[in-house]
Amino acid sequence: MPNSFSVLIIDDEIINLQIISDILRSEVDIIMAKSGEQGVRKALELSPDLILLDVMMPDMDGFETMEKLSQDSRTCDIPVIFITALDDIKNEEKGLLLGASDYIQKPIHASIIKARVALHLKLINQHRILERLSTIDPLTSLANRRKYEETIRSEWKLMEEINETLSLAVIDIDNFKQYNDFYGHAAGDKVLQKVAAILANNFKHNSNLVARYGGEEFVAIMPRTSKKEALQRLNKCISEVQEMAITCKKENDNVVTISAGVSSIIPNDGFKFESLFAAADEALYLAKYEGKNQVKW
Ligand code: GH3
Ligand code: MG
Ligand code: MG
Ligand code: MG
Repeated sequence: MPNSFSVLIIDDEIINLQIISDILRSEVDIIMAKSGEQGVRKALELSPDLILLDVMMPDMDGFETMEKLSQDSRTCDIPVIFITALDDIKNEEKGLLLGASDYIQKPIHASIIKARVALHLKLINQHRILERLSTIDPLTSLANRRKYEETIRSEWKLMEEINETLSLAVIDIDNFKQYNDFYGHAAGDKVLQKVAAILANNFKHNSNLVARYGGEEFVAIMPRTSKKEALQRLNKCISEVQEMAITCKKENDNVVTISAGVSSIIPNDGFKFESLFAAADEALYLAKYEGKNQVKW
């Protein structure tokens, strides 16, 4: 079984909680809840990797608990396995239709629980590997363009709903072709990694996302951020890149620098999120035109 997974067991009978946790304890971290309400609360607080859910419980039963979990974006992706004494097909069907990953019947057999949980944790692990491969840029470890596209859409929608400013920066390394031509592609790759590390450090807070858009171009999504704040952030990145003092040409003491363009908007029906990118890209063009190593808006 993959290590360091946590499993939330929800069952109204203490004895069942004990039996199941004894079976799994050596393989995973166990969280226990003795009612549907408590289970939902712990799922929200502790984000377990997998949930084992009893069906027959007083107050909120397993099916209602499952519905609650699937209604919240923070818990809807956690796989749920029903473990229940109900053995008719209708109930099994109902559980699976509600989105359960599996349905195990009581009485509890240690080897069956172990094997099924191991199988699901393996699937979760593979899913995470695939997700990582499809959203991370391998050279810089930043988010990739796919992840950017996904995030800008969802943040645009969210900021429109809550009427908040969304800022976007497009960032580009200055004279990078020259650097590559002079020092070679491998050295160029190292510069990309160093610039990426500075950006990652400056956009690690809140719901910011910095991504490698392609080549030597990056984007930073800054929800709930005014243009003024965004410009301050970009100015800090620009200074930090310059302060790394990576020599750019042998003949004089030029160093690697970056330029950026920023645009900000409270999203609304009249605009598309693509227009935010276009405006930031235009501002970047202006920054280049006016001598590079600066941010424009
Ligand atoms: P400007 O200041 O106007 O941005 O000029 P520039 O030379 O940076 O821009 P240009 O678009 O002409 O060249 C971008 C260069 O970035 C070309 C390419 O060699 C380099 N580049 C793009 N992707 C990579 C990469 O993954 N690794 C390396 N080493 N270089 C890359
Ligand atoms: Mg029960
Ligand atoms: Mg460039
Ligand atoms: Mg470029």
